Amino acid sequence: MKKLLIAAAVAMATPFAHAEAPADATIETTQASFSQIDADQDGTISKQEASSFSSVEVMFDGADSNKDGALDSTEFEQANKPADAAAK
Ligand SMILES: [Ca+2]
Ligand SMILES: [Ca+2]
Repeated sequence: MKKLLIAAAVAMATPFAHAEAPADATIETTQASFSQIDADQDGTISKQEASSFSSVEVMFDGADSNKDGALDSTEFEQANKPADAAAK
């Protein structure tokens, strides 16, 4: 009986031990999403590519600091930095 209780306790505890397994996309989120958005992999995000990602489309004009109609990885990273870093 005692053994059975322990087995039950282990069986119940185990799922919780794994409940907080980290997502696999915690590191290099910016690079991963940049290459995701850059559908033709030419190293820049065109406005057309951005239009598939509403969050990117919204910030596109502000992020395109040299106004060439495309976001390179530098512009994209700048745009993804916390806004208060640039505001101060
Ligand atoms: Ca592209
Ligand atoms: Ca640009």
